[in-house]
Amino acid sequence: MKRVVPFSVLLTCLGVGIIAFWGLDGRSRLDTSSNMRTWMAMKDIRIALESYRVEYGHFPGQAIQVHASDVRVTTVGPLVDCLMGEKSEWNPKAIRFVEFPDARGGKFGYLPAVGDLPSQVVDLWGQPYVILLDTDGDQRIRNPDATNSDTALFLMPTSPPPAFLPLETAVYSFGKDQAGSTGDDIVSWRLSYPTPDSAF
Ligand SMILES: [Ca+2]
Ligand SMILES: [Ca+2]
Repeated sequence: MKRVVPFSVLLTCLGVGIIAFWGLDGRSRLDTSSNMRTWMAMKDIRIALESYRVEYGHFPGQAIQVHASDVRVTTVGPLVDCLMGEKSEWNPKAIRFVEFPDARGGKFGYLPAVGDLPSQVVDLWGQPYVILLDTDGDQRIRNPDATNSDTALFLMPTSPPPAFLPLETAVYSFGKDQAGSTGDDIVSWRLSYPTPDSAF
């Protein structure tokens, strides 16, 4: 029989979460807030990519046939325009798969093309997100954590990080240091250790 979690228990959990959040010192709270905003944006990107594939049968820009390897792209140029509904050969139905707020001061949101600079969707630190796509069709992606410079990642219960993620899309932000493969990267998949179903 399916077990239903009482509403009061859910409220208690929510309350504990809020108390835990506000119990953090100012800097930690700021970091947590930044991480949450970044996670939500990355979740929107993943949902948009998956919705696109449901609609068109492949990822944006991907040929119908299976690729020889997976693809790493960033939220720059045609990919962004396509997901935001611009009509093109990538999105002939002009479907809007995602919306982003306009970036403020060059951060966190959509930056329209200017001159030779293409349009972008950028994170809280002004960098585009990185997207990994399972374009070779084996339902897995090479795990960037396996080459991350942060040795703490190798101390997790699932250490060492698995070489592959059992996912078809993954997104990450370079984080506050604006450099990839470092400890402050904000990634879409660590919650999936060790159960892939818990990933968003
Ligand atoms: Ca793959
Ligand atoms: Ca980083």
